Amino acid sequence: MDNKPVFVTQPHLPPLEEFIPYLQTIWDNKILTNGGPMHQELESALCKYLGVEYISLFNNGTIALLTALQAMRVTGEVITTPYSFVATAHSLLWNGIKPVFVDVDPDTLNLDPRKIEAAITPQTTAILPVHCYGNPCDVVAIQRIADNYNLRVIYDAAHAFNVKDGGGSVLRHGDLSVLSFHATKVFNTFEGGAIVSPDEKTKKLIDQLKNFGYVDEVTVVAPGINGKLSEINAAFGLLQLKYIEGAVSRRRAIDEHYRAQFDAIVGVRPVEMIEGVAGNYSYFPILVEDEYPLSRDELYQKLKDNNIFARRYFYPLISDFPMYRGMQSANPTNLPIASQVSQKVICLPIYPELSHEDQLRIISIIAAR
Ligand code: T4K
Repeated sequence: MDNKPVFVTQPHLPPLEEFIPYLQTIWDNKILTNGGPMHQELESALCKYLGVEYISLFNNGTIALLTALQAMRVTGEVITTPYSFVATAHSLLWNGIKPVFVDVDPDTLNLDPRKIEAAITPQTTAILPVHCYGNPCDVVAIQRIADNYNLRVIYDAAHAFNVKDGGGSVLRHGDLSVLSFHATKVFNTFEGGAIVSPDEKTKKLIDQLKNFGYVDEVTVVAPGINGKLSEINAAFGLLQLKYIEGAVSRRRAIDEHYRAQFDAIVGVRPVEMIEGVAGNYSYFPILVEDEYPLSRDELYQKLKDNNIFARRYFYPLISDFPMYRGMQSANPTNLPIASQVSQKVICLPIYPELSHEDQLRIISIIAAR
């Protein structure tokens, strides 16, 4: 049997020769960065594709998160999830903000709105939820709480590229939504990210903040940062956008095949996606339950021994990392669901070029128990 390494994800790369004309244009223009023509074009193309009005491109999702918090003048304490990539909470610490961890919902693995209110203090200024694996948060309940307590809501939408709920793009919710276009994401610009704003004024402010706070050649209005996406990254995004529909439908087929097969395997439970949501199939998380004969880590190792490099997203919990674990809200007794799920989860390989043979191999290793 073929035993070449299979990774949790792999970027979708359009044919190299199709990238050459974009490079030629950059060479001809001699504009390499600072909001050049490719950058402008990608912003317009993404607004159209995602069905949002205002988007600001960034050099990565983490700088976009840092900037979103600055733009909303978030301070003090922010309620967030421990069940995410560490960048979510790091963006708070880098802004001198205290993360307050709240447990997740056992079905969606997103911040549980029923537990948010108990964590609000006079210092709380915002909520930073994550649409984990592209499953939308309970945006209605979160907004209700935010309105009652006058809090900002910034969604970490790093996994939610083009996810749509009944009303349209999930990125329209909250005060801002932050995307990641990292190489491992459904849509990538090698490194990259974006902030979706609700209005022109907010987009303008964000565009100033990502360019050191400059508004014109001689005027700086805020202590901004360098968050700009280069022309080469933007060009790659434009090319990738041409292939995105095909890439997502291939992911969907892989997702459906996994789900159909896992129905018959006792002790392995795929995380359900919310009904009525058009997802992006960015991850394929399974939970290894007690009925499965191997522990999660034994299965993870068995896959690894067979050259299948699955990942335990998200283990450890953010709240277990040294810079967070001393915080009161990081205590595992405060986070029972996140703590349990983090011990059970494995994200299986899913990406457009994953071959059917490799997928069958992964399933048979898991089914063999
Ligand atoms: N918020 C959330 C909820 C996030 O998930 C993330 C990022 C962020 C914020 C921050 O956004 P960015 O600042 O990154 O834009 C990866 C990614 O580095 C990270 O972007 C992502 N989340 C996180 C969930 O996963 P690692 O450390 O697991 O990546 P790595 O290098 O181990 O890659 C995983 C697999 O992907 C490799 O085994 C092989 C494959 N791969 C990877 C790269 C980089 C490729 O085939 N080609 C590649 O170029 O963090």
